[in-house]
Amino acid sequence: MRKVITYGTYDLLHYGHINLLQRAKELGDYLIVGITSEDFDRNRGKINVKQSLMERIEAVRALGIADEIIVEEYEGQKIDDIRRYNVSVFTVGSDWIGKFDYLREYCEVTYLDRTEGISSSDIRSENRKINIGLIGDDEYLIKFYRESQYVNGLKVVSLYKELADETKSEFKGVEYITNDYEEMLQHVDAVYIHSYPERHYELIKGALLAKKHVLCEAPLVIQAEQINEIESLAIQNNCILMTALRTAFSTAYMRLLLLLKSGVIGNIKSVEATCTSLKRKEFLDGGNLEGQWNSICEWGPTAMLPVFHILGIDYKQKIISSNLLKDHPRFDLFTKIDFLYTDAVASIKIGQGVKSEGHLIISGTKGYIYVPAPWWKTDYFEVRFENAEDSRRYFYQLDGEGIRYLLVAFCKAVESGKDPGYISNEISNEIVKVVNDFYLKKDLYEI
Ligand code: C2G
Repeated sequence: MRKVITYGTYDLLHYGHINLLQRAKELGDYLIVGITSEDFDRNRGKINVKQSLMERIEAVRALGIADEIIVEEYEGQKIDDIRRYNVSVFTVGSDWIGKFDYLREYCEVTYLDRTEGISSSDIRSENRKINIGLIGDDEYLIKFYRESQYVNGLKVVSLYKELADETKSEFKGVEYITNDYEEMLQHVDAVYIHSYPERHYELIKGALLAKKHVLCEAPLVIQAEQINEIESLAIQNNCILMTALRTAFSTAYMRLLLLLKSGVIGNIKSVEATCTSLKRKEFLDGGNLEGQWNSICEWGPTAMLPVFHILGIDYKQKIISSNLLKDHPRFDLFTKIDFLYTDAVASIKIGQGVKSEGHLIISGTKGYIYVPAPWWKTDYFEVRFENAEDSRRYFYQLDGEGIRYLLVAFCKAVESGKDPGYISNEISNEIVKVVNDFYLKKDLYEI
């Protein structure tokens, strides 16, 4: 029996796929189709896949062309499969020509002409056209704009800021660069806000009243009484209001949370998170602070995320210890916040004017999880035990610091009308509350 094998994502099955499978079948007597797992696709950069693995398997099975369907889960699996199934021919579309010549050592390799004019990413883009406007005042928007190019069906059409000329060149293809927010809102379906936290409330409210979806950096607002108002506005206007903490969308971080829930390190007794980024010029020599994010806003939400994800928001007490600048009392060079829970503690250290080890350590009654710096955009963590030999290491590809995964999640939320819940309202609100208490100097001790 002459066995043929081919692999693919087969998302949103179309006639290009079917042509390939029919011609692959004709190369032998028995066709095996390897459908890629979600992890495998993410790791190889395919982040826009719309259908689940089971949906894609069922769609291919329903064609009745494949004699056997397997799942492709890891790099190099093709060689294992060719041997395991005693395959005579490997085939794939001509868009991969040359990429699998190394398999000639194990079987024949044939590239079949790709069917022109159809692709899953085109279908995804047609299905989902979200025009987004960017609002912000720093180079972060350039990174965000670059990352948006990886997301099918999302288009940055407008920018709201007085761009310096050299910055404008970074935003080629953005049609409306304006400093008129109302004008921007007329051209978009959604906005991404990375402006100063003090301005978030008015910008979010303006967008929601115009029925535009909102993706906004944390803290969403800095006054606790505003958060309920904007959340109600989002519901009344059927809009998505999502907190843009990209850490929550990175695979390593999500898997770490799942491992903890499985009890791998026992009962959790302590969470320690540190985030610092020393920008000496603006702070220590009395530089211009206008437009500079203070530590509690720049790093507080990120550092609080694992604390609230892991221990919840029902802490009994918090102590905020802050080094505030003499002539800028709303500006903290460094802040440490200790949270006391019924049966655990948590501590975050954040600083724009202090440098420290940016790790995340979660301590439990059986072991601990160590995430090296910069933990907030990590692709790696370790589960460690008393006996070092039992320790385990985990790696999950993270492209673009996780921004593209955040954008894919936002687009899916807009499309489905449902926030995926990576960051619950409770956590978003608690972050705002702590930031609000910082400004009110509630539970705060100056150091
Ligand atoms: N294909 C085609 N014509 C198209 C689109 C896709 O012939 N218009 C072929 C691809 O070349 C591939 C198969 O259909 O052989 C599945 O395509 P995708 O689902 O896009 O998956 P892809 O990642 O390209 O699969 O490791 C091999 C890869 O997984 C190949």
